[in-house]
Amino acid sequence: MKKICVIGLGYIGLPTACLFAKYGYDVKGIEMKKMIIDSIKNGTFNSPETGLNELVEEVVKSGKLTLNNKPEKSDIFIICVPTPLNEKATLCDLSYVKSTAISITPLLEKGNTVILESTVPPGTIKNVLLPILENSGLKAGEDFNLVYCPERLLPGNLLKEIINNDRVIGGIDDYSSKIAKELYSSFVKGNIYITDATTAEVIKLMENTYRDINIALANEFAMVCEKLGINVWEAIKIANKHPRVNIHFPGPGVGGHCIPKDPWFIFESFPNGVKIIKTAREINDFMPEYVVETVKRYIKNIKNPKVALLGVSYKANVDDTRNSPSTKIIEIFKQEGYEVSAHDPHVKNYGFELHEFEDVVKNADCILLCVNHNKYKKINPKIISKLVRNKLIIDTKNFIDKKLWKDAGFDVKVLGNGKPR
Ligand code: SAJ
Repeated sequence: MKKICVIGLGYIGLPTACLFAKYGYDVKGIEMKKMIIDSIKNGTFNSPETGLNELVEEVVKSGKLTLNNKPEKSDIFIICVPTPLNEKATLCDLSYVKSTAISITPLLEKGNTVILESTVPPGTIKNVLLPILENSGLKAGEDFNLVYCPERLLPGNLLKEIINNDRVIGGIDDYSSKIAKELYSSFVKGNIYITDATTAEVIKLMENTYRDINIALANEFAMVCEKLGINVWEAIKIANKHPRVNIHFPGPGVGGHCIPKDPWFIFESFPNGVKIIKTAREINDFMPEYVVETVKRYIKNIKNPKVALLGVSYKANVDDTRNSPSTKIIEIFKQEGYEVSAHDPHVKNYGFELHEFEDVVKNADCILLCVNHNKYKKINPKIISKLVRNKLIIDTKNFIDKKLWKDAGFDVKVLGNGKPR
């Protein structure tokens, strides 16, 4: 059976490595972080993703997935390393992709296949990866295959999506694409679409940019509707009944490790030719500030107010806090000298201190709901009404049962709802 080296055992690399191992390949998982390797080896690896812990245990026990901290000779190399934004916050930092390519180059042999899954700016395969790998003396498309195959998985639903989602494969030539298609067909049940490498890179960016722009549109509608004295949620719901309309939903901003950064990868190639993409990013980045201003308006007459912030992950029911809008909201409140106390039922490690739910709402003057975790549905407003100092809740996700909270005496505000009560 062919040997695969999966480099980067993050939220994409690990399930990818496990599935190839499950479907018979000899997989070497490569990871720089010793902590990750140790936790997989000693069985303490713990992911909130359904089924992942069991799958990891299965393939490690069967010996099909083994681990190392640097790549070794293989038939196939799959690169799943991070591509963060650089310190200017609008340019892609390709250093991990480059260093991985440099580490693979001396190992490359005729007939090998190199696949990149990380999200990258257009042209990275042809202009960055290919020249580095050709330093091996081998020629891409003749001696080895080179492919872009973006991951397209929704955190929180990884294993289901990795198997069932359609995939895009962009080889630098037809043979590279054919080989990659055969490989992924071992576990992918969705359709596999073949295109060229640069088109595949752009498709990935288009998907997340589409989502970013639509969320920005929803956020702009929310701000407009508030001023018009109408309810954006009601308006979007009815507008979406149109067969060709799919407006997304407003919120406190756009977080995660993909959507807030990927649109910049298009922008960086055409800084003067890209308008809507940049504006959408700016609107979504502005939302935490808008939320803070909204809160401040409602508590302006309260002396030394306390804000109880619920939810610090970037979206519902996950423990991931990367680029979370809540982090920006907490930062702004703290900078301005407000007392803010935060809770999240899923998050353990966070840059700011988190507290028990009861301690957070105790003596609060405003409950600010930033994430629609299912667990927050179970909150009993009657109990909370006895703990808070001022009965006000601001719901940025249109999530709570308004009647329940109103019946418990709360003043209920929903982001984007400007209707007078
Ligand atoms: N959000 C809104 N309003 C909405 C939808 C989302 O404010 O209507 C916010 C969320 O609260 C969150 C952010 O946007 O803060 C992003 O969440 P998400 O669920 O839209 O996306 P991610 O970042 O978890 O995953 C996305 C997915 N891309 C698309 O749906 C096009 C996923 O399929 C990609 O694989 C992933 O990015 C990635 O890795 O690129």
